[in-house]
Amino acid sequence: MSAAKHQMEVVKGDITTMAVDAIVNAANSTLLGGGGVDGAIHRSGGPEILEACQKIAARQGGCKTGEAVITTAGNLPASFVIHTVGPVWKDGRSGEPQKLANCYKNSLHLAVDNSCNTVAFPSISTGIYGFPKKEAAEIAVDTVAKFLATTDKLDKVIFVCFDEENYNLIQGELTRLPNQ
Ligand code: AR6
Repeated sequence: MSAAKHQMEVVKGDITTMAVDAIVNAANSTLLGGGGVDGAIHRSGGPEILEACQKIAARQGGCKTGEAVITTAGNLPASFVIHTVGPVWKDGRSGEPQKLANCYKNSLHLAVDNSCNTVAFPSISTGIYGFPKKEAAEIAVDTVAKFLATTDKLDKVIFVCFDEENYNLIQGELTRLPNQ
């Protein structure tokens, strides 16, 4: 089994319950909260996360699509929240795939820079932002696998899927990865 395949897993559930070093939030460019997984993380994590986001927003004016920032995880079992901004799906020819790949890549860079060994991702952009789920799953698994092949600083990346469709799609992508 290749190192990358062995280091990835998919679970169905709520990312706010994950006791990992960092969970990733599908945020928006204001960093000031919203619905979906963003709303769930701020609700469960408490006001400390929003306060940290506000400080970052004041300092650098939010976060651009494809980029990522890191904060405390407040009351959550995780140690950090990495907030990344996925692309809003338009027509697929407006750089959406590359921007989504950048979300995974930049989040993992930030995780490694902050000595995180275990990271959990939601299915970025596949909710309110409308990215087609099959293509998003391909990009998610492909980008994480490529990143894992370049570092020995990460133990595990967990894809946490809220819905059955994303769970099955990610599982399909993981199964298709070569064993060597
Ligand atoms: N745990 C794991 N996954 C979840 C959870 C949860 N608790 N809740 C929802 N999901 P979305 P986006 C899944 O809409 O498409 C916010 O308002 C959900 O089923 O949360 O990137 C932000 O502020 C879907 O598969 O994020 C932005 O404005 C996935 O998470 C905007 O939404 C992503 O759905 C970002 O839209």
